[in-house]
Amino acid sequence: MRLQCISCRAEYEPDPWLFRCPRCGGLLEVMYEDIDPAPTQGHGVWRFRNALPPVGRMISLGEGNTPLIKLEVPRRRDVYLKFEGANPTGSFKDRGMAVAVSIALDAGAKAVLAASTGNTSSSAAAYAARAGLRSIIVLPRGRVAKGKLFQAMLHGASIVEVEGSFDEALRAVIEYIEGEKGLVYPVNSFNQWRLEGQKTLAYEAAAELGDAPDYVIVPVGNAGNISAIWKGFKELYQAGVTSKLPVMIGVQARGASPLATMTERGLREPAWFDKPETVATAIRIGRPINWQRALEAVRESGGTFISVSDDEILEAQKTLARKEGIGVEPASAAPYAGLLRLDAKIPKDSTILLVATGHALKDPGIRVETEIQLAVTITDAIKFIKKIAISV
Ligand code: AN7
Repeated sequence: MRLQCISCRAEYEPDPWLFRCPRCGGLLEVMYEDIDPAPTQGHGVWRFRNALPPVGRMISLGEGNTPLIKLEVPRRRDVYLKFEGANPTGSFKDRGMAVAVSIALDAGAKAVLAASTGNTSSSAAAYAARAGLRSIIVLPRGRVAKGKLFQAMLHGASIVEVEGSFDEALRAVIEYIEGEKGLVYPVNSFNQWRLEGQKTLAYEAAAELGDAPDYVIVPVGNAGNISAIWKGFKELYQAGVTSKLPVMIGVQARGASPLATMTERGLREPAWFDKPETVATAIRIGRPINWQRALEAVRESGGTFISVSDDEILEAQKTLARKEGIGVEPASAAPYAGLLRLDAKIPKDSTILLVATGHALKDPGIRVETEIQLAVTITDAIKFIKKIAISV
């Protein structure tokens, strides 16, 4: 196993504390001499231990193995949704955290540290608790969905809030880590070990579908997950497990769309958003740290980045909930909104995989319109039921 710089391709010995190329500052990728992507006996993502970094103690809460659900609404199309909300803390972050926290133990750390729009904090706090580590979480004040904050608190995280966006919170983490190494281990997605865990989504989906899908549509915030999933599909293809590589589509929320804006305008660098704003708080990120990895994934695969409006996101969330029975948080509905937008450009016989990253319960603050009638007596209640029953 080696670490390779994603920019200058220099190679380094594996080191749990190395996250940037000492030569050029680029982020790093985990490279293996030889991997076996077949699942083994074992727990959670560690079923794929022959394609993951070896660790002393495999921390797990049984993450992964999430439902792959074929959607009913898109007729004449095979659209599958990987429901990552079914992970132990309700998001895909658990796949990565199982690996990152195991590495933190090997690295001799006493605590993990993460900036978060919410889900990373829930996951880091739970997995740290599992491993007997403390967790320190940096959050954009007042901008994290209730369910996520509750989880971080429940699992005993120490919380630091900053005035500003996620990007400022992440800056604090990065600057802290530059100064101090050894005690507190960073588990944000610049941590290449964490992304190894997240690639297992590709392994599972390919096994369930019998091959790689033609399209994979992923919500993009800090741009780690789309990169990890692409890495997984590349490894499967190189190992001869799948016959093709998917086209990767990254979906951003319009008000936080540095990569989609770059693509639309043909820029060479992301169009950074200093004040990212969207109802999809999970992906309210203006400076995605993994932008180079994600750009490479999209380019290599022949895909693209697109953006969708908050209205499209909320409409997609409602459709998934009310027509498919699948409850996801707003960020996780972005791929479905993206599919609707791209529909005409995707050949009808394609197999499409939507990555639904987080559970609806994460964000109970979303306004949904519904009819509630207050019955004062049982007789009243029966009257209301009868009235509704007539209309079904
Ligand atoms: C539900 O929790 O960045 O593009 O700090 O929670 O890999 O960042 C969350 C990200 C998509 C975007 N969907 O993934 C955090 C955080 C959900 C998310 C993303 C997030 P990346």
